[in-house]
Amino acid sequence: MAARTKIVVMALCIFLGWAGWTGLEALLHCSPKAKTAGSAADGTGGQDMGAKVTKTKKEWKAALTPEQYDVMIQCGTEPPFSGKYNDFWGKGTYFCAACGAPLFDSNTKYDHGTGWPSFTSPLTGPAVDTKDDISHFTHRIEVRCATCGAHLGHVFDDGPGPDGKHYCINSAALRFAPFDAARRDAGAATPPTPQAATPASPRPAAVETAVFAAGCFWGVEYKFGQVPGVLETQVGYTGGLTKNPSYEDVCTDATGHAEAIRVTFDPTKINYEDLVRKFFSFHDPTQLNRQGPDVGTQYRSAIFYRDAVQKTAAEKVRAEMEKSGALRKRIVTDIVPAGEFYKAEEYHQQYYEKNKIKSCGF
Ligand code: MHO
Repeated sequence: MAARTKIVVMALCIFLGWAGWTGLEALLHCSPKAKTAGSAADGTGGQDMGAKVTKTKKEWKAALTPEQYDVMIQCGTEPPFSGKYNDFWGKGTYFCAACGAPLFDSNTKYDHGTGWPSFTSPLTGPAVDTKDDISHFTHRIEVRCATCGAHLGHVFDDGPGPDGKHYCINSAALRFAPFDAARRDAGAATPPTPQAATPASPRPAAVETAVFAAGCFWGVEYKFGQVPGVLETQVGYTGGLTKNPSYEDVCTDATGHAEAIRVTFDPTKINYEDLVRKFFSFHDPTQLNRQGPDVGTQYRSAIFYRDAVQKTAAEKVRAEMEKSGALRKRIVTDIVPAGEFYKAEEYHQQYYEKNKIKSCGF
């Protein structure tokens, strides 16, 4: 065989080996992807894992958002810290976003710190089924909705409860309803019973989060921490492209990230609009890509909204400020969708409380 032919044959073997493994992996990982009879989403309308709701892939595609379809039918995973329920502590029931079956009770939800909603147990029923998943060269246990077979996430043995279970679930696979509405929706006389509820959290019934950038995050975090109704603050980096940036990376002004503050607040004590007003009062929103002595895009003024309601409120307050004439120059604050928030190094968190050094404009 000529040397060139040998190279072509070898390349072909490598490609076929890779393609074969990838196909096998997909088949083993996510059966909705496979055209096997009986799968909930395989296009045949068959049942999957004892599922009671069945739809074809086409029907699921029409019924779900692209993100839900990717996670629930294609067995995808949303990026960590990006889902709407990761940092959400409302009291109620989490339902399957595909078929509406009740899955988890908020009393079993806890913060595992990995960036996805975590629960110690599902509702009785059982509400979920589990299945071996050997994709990505590791063995994990996949969690699916017992009613429709949609992919929800995975279960691990590193949870805080008595049986050590940690149900790590994609927000995109869930729909939350507060307890009263949940009972009404389900038409049930009694609420679903959690298998092993953890003690109720001392937090208020529902908390919200907001993300702002207004220059050096030490001072801005301190100021937000003083606002009545603010429950928790964290500093971090957001708005750029670099994954897991360090402070030093962000200081180069090349990551696109801004120094930012994530505020968790009780909306019954302070609403988002008033929090935005506080944000404007904490810095000079007319300074472009700087705040006082700190210069660079990492010190820009920005509001990172989580949803359309926050966007509208932020735009309304910015317009009010412009109109009031209180500021001599044009406001340069960006109002942009929230992306991934990378928590900053521990020594930056609550910097003032730790160091009692007044700097960065406070
Ligand atoms: N002016 C401060 C900025 C620190 S901040 C966390 C300094 O240069 O140390 O970016």
